[in-house]
Amino acid sequence: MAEQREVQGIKRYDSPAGGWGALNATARAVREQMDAMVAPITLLRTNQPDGFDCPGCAWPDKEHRSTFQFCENGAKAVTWEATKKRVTPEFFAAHTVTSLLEWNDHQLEDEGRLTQPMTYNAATDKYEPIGWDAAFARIGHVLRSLSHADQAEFYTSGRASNEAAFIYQLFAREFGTNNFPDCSNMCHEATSVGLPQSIGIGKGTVSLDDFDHCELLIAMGHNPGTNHPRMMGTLHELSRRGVPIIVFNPLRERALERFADPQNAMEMVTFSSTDIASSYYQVKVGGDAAALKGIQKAILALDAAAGADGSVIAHDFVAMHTNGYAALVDDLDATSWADIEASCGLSRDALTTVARAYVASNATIVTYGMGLTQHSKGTANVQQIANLLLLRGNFGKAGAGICPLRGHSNVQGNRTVGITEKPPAGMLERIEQTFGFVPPKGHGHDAVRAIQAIADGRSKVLVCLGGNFSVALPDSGTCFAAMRKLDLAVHINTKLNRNHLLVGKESIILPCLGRTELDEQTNGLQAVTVEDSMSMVHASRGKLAPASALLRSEPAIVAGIARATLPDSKLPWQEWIDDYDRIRDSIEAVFPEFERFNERIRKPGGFRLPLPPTERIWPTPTGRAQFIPFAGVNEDPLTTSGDVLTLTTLRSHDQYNTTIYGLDDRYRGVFGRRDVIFMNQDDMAEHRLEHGDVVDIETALAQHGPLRLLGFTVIAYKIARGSIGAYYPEANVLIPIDFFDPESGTPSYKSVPVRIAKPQVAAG
Ligand SMILES: Nc1nc2c(c(=O)[nH]1)N[C@H]1C(S)=C(S)[C@@H](COP(=O)(O)OP(=O)(O)OC[C@H]3O[C@@H](n4cnc5c(=O)[nH]c(N)nc54)[C@H](O)[C@@H]3O)O[C@H]1N2
Ligand SMILES: Nc1nc2c(c(=O)[nH]1)N[C@H]1C(S)=C(S)[C@@H](COP(=O)(O)OP(=O)(O)OC[C@H]3O[C@@H](n4cnc5c(=O)[nH]c(N)nc54)[C@H](O)[C@@H]3O)O[C@H]1N2
Ligand SMILES: [Mo]
Repeated sequence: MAEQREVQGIKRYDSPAGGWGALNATARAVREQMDAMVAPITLLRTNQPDGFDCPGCAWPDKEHRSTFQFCENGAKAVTWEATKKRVTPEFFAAHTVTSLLEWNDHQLEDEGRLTQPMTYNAATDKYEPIGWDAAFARIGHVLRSLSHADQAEFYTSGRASNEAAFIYQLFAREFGTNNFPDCSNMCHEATSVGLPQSIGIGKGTVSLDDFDHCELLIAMGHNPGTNHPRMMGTLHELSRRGVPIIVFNPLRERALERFADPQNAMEMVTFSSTDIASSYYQVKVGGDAAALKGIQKAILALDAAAGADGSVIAHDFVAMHTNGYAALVDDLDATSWADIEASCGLSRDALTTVARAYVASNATIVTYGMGLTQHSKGTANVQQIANLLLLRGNFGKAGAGICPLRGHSNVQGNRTVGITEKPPAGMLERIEQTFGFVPPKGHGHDAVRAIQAIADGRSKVLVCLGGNFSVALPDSGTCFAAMRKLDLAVHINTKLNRNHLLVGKESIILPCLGRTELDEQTNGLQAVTVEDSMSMVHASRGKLAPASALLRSEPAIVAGIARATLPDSKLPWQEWIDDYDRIRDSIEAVFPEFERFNERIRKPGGFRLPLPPTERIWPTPTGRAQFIPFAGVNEDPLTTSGDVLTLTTLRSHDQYNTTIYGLDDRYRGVFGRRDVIFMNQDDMAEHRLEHGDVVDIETALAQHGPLRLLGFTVIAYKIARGSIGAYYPEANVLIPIDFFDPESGTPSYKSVPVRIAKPQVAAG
């Protein structure tokens, strides 16, 4: 590599992930956000049997008993919520909304916790205090004056507890709509839609114990060192057990290469580390379907070579448990190696090596994240993983299965308890039987369709149970403008964010308790429940004094809105809020898998929801698992030609979705800035760009008006050819609102065709 010029804030990072750097960063998060006396006790209570669930990620803990104090990004999530900083009415009195729009996302949230309900006054362009009852009354009035319930949208971000989410969906359904856009629509919807067709359920099938028995792990499109930090302990263990870990990721992610476990005294004192990936394949962005097809094609060849008594493909399992094998084989035969290689950027030899490792393993787990789901064919991508696993019967045996890495800590639970715009008939029937009202049956809006309905005036009210809706969505230009058309926006949040500032006619902020805080109601202190990535449901109890005496819990806020909106409601709103055990009894009445909910939740560690494929029971229409071929090799057919590059959007190490904790991305060597484009050196040479050049990026989709990102700095990075990376949410301006997977509605955040223009010279 030629000598590179110095670029501000860009340094090589040669150390392993984790280690002392992680401990230092943990200490800094505590120092900057929390009271030094409170912090250690708070962190020690995270994920303890009688403590609160870590809001950082959805990776499970053994018996829910983690040695969490060393999880850097978990500590950031907890300290960010448990911060001593406050956003007060005086703050709002001192700043107009227009002036706050000049602040960046980091500055807005770093002001601290919201402390009391606020309502926007257009005359002063400021948020002003409002009482809880007045706020509820106003929201109820506007909702009731809509001409149809479908003119309202009820967004959920996956932090809400099962209890809050359950009564929220009941309220919206009693009100009369299935408009439930949620963060899952931008995240693992491809899993929720794709896996039921393949194996009959839309969730992962492995448990933490399976990692103790697996013989091979294939990790695709996720960055655990940053986003699933507690998974690093598992990967570390696997590697030390000698289990091969095969990674598919366009970027070299340090935590997938080398990790020093802060809980391993020897590694800490000797400054050593453990290699994580045994093989690292830098697949092209959008090349996973082709790679997965290549591996399957190589398996067919190995099976043919092994002859009649070979044990390459699990033919007995295939015959007994699956449909569609012949069609899969036909499709793989018809797909050429040349097309596969061109599409994924990996050679036939490389993919055959993976196939050999796969057939040598008696128990394989495939883990995957947003690198697979956020594509125009995200659903089909996920199904290719299921195909691969089915070929060797890697379901329903110890050490094997599929493992989607969920995002928000309770996004999976929200869906389980009814947050879905496509409600299953059985659930609606049980709601009707239990509560005596007739819920609407038609499909409602998902996240993209909700903002489209708001943009063209069909929807007039948006209620957000958490999150930062318009900032998380693609096409910021379109979405920000849409927010301004709303008659009313209601934001139930813990922190100030940009979504609050994109005011339309009326906007109300309702501040809520976070996971870490004590939730006291009439019958005493309350616990809530959450479901992790592996379908374990467990209790979470906050321990800290609330950030403000005026905060209310999410369930209490939902109930307050419901009562003000539906004065004749037959649902027991007050009884539910007095004692969340009663909400859990109601959850159990609607969802039989929660039988003896209150009893089982009191057991440390909680319980696991049933997962039929783990017993080789397939709740598909045919009662068998289904092989689903992938037509062609291109996930994103518009993205390959001429000077067009494929942009993927990423999270930095100092970020939780739209929450920006700080401006560093330590493991990728970026410090104090986020305005960078990661690019392969050979692509840079071809585009006559140098490390540090400042460029504009433009979306290369002809049918869309110009979508541009201006003045970003190109930096040389180990990323696959033809692929470039930039941070989310800054790069969301480049993603057209209608560029999504038609099957699941998931925006193609990870595959945007773009061109680079070079407007300026070096930044130095
Ligand atoms: N600290 C922290 N924790 C989080 C979050 C956070 O923002 N911060 N977010 C939470 C949420 S909601 C979610 S959904 C998860 C997200 O967790 P991840 O799925 O890990 O999230 P991303 O950063 O979007 O990127 C995923 C990885 O996919 C790779 N990738 C990009 N494009 C492709 C592709 O085409 N193919 C393949 N194979 N790989 C690709 C990227 O290089 C990156 O390493 O994390 C959750 N946990
Ligand atoms: N380009 C691009 N865009 C993406 C993605 C991507 O990879 N690339 N990823 C997508 C994904 S996977 C997701 S999940 C979405 C995330 O979309 P969202 O879930 O909508 O966004 P967050 O940034 O997680 O929400 C942050 C806000 O949540 C609030 N909050 C935090 N804790 C609580 C709580 O306990 N209760 C309540 N009520 N509020 C709370 C705070 O006020 C904070 O400002 O973004 C999506 N957008
Ligand atoms: Mo997510």
